[in-house]
Amino acid sequence: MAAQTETEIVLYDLACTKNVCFSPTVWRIRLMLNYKRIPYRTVFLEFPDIEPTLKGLGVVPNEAGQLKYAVPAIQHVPTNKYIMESQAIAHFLESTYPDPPLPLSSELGSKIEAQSRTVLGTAFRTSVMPRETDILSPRAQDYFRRTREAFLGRRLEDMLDPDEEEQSWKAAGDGMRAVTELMRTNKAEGPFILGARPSYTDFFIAGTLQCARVVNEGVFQRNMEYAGYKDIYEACLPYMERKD
Ligand SMILES: N[C@@H](CCC(=O)N[C@@H](CS)C(=O)NCC(=O)O)C(=O)O
Repeated sequence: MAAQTETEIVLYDLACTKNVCFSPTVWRIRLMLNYKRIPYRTVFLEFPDIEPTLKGLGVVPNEAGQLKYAVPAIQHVPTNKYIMESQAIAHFLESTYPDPPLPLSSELGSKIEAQSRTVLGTAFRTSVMPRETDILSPRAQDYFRRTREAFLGRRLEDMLDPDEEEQSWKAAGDGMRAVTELMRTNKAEGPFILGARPSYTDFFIAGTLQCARVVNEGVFQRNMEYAGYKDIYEACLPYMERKD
């Protein structure tokens, strides 16, 4: 646990009209900062401002990735070092602030993350993505619509078809039940995936659910019907109190 109260980390986060963190990827890092009680401050960036801001700060672009510049990004204030990409940030935080420790990977965790991505992928694309514009500023909405519609090849509104949405959640059912059982493997020792203490996979799950919750409570509640997701989300709540 960091003893200092001065800002150690500046967290570059994604802005929304609710003025709280909603990006699932940023949530993983914010959960780490909250769990480890690292003093930090947040800079919220609108979608169209991410690239120019990070470029202006001299952040090294991810030339191999789909996005050259993305949040989360952090500045480690004591060394004035900038890091982008959630995996790289997680490793940096774990090695720089090892107490309390957060296991970043495990065999069970990797399985759960992979299965969760697969089963929730379609349901989230039909339920969360088209509703994201509801919580974006007009400028960010234009950017989001332009980039996502180009990628998906259809209008966001057309994705919000109640029948299609229902169908995608129904199709996710079996997979959700299987992954929720895996999540409860160490139930006897505690509510987290590895038992009594959280690991990065718990933050991956909680961050995804919190994103759904900020975008649309109904979509979030669909996930809470599954005990594994519910247990992890509720166990992570103490580390989600600080949202900005
Ligand atoms: N590979 C990146 C992905 C992060 C990511 O997708 N960030 C989104 C927000 S959730 C973003 O910054 N998007 C910028 C854009 O769409 O231009 C990571 O793991 O950090």
